[in-house]
Amino acid sequence: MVHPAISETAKAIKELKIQGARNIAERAVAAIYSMLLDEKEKGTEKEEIIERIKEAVGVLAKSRPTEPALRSALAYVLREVTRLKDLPTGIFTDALIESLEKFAERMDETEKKIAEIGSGLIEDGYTIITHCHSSTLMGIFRKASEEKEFTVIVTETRPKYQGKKTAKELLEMGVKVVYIVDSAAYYFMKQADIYMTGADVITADARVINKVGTALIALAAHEFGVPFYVAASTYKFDPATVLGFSEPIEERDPAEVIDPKELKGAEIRNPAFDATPPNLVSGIISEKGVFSPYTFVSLLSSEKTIDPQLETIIKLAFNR
Ligand code: RUB
Repeated sequence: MVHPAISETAKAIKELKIQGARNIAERAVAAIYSMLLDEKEKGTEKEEIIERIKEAVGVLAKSRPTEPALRSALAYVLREVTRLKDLPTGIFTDALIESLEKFAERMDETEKKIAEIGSGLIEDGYTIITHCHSSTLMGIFRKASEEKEFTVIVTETRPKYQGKKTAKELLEMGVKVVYIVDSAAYYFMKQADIYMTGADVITADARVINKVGTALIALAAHEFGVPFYVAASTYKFDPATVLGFSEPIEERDPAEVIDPKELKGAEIRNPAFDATPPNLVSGIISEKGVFSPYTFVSLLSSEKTIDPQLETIIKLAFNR
């Protein structure tokens, strides 16, 4: 039977109770971590622990197949299992627990670094326009709000209204918020100094995949000469796309958009993400610095190669 921490987390990801690339990846690893603590307590043998981890990885990978940060995090777990598997049971479990703790620490350090770098782009008195909810970008706003006053125009982000979460968190920081419908982004763009979002994926062809609407607002920003900066750590680069894997765009339940009974006969489409081409992106704010999308990709393509564990996760996630 799948450990409750795994099944509950997978269910919460599937039902969108856990959202945002970073949260999803972190919570998935945290679920495997708490399962490991239980197995340690029970004194479970290494071979069985490895089987349980593989099973957990399969369940979590399927919970949101189109989330590359999740796939990368799960590939990390499998890589660590392979690296440590020859150790005796007790030492193996402790070493794996420690390496999952390190994963969480590294994620936090990365986000802190991005917050420091990104807050430098926000000047006192700025008006920023944003879309959806990104914990990475919220880190930047939190850091900037310690020293500067600025206004954020927040789109509501249909159909799941992640903009509400962004607006509430900004208000708690004491930041002035202007809350608008998504289609008012063009109308308000002339007031903005900068457009900022997070990202789910940066592909090998330097496109930024993020919440649907991001690209449309980027076009409006381009029209008004408003620079567009994307807050994304290097783990958002999807190494699988280097080898021609095309990142699928998730289509969610049409009922999120409208009750299909109200529009009998109509095809209702609900893509969750879109891809912004690199010419519309001024820079990607990563923990290594701010780079143009092309520089970001060339930097990472030379560093990262697709590892066999990531291929395993892609197969598991998409039942290939
Ligand atoms: C969230 C979204 C976020 C990215 C980045 O979409 O598009 O901008 O996931 O978030 P959803 P983070 O709510 O559908 O998951 O910076 O937190 O990784």
